[in-house]
Amino acid sequence: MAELSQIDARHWSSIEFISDIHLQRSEPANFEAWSRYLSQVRADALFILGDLFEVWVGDDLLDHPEGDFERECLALIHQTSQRMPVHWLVGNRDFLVGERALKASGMQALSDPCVVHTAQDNWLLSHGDELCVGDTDYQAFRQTVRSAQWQQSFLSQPLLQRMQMARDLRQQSEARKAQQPSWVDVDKASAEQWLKQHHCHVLIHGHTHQAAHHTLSAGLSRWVLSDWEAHAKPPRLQSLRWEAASGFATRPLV
Ligand SMILES: [Mn+2]
Repeated sequence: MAELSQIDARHWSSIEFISDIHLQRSEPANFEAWSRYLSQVRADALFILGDLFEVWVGDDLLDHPEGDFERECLALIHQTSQRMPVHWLVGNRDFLVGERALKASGMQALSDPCVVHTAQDNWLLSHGDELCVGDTDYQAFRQTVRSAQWQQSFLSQPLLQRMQMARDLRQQSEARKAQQPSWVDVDKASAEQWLKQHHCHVLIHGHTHQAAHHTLSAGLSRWVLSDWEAHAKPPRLQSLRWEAASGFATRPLV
């Protein structure tokens, strides 16, 4: 998406952020926790910052018997979107979510990055993968799969073949990660440059799964959202909540 999304949040008093739920049929505990969260959450808006789904191989999955899990997920978001706007930007796993899935879910698509204007400050939201510039292999891969040409060619393959390709890609990525000595974090200088360029003080992102609040230079900072893992000990199930009166705080959901 070329145009920068800008959200007017000047009259909102509470906002919820989640990312990296990695919803998949084979992880029912994550789904249950997320479903409970959606039914209970109260805020002026919900932002989902990518990798909501473990993988998305194309909206035509919604016509297929195999797509019953995804249909249920989108229907739950749609219910939530009746109470509050649900904004979303794509992650590296679910960047192929298209117009049909958006319509079925009631989510409003955002550019990555996008700007939120509150009464006090401006925030920059992103999935975060584009800022992991040190992972040059991934950045090359990202450039390929985000091109219209690759996406057209991928989406023209039969659905079941795409599902197999997604599993293969996932395995390759796991194997590559196992070989790497350490994971690649968001590049500090790039994050600061993005913030300055968009006149924002706070960056909020997911992707790295390293939930934290980092202070950057010149009064800038970034919040990193947690991934969701119901089976971790202790379980990682949390949102980031902003209240006009008290600011940002992580909110454990168990
Ligand atoms: Mn990601």
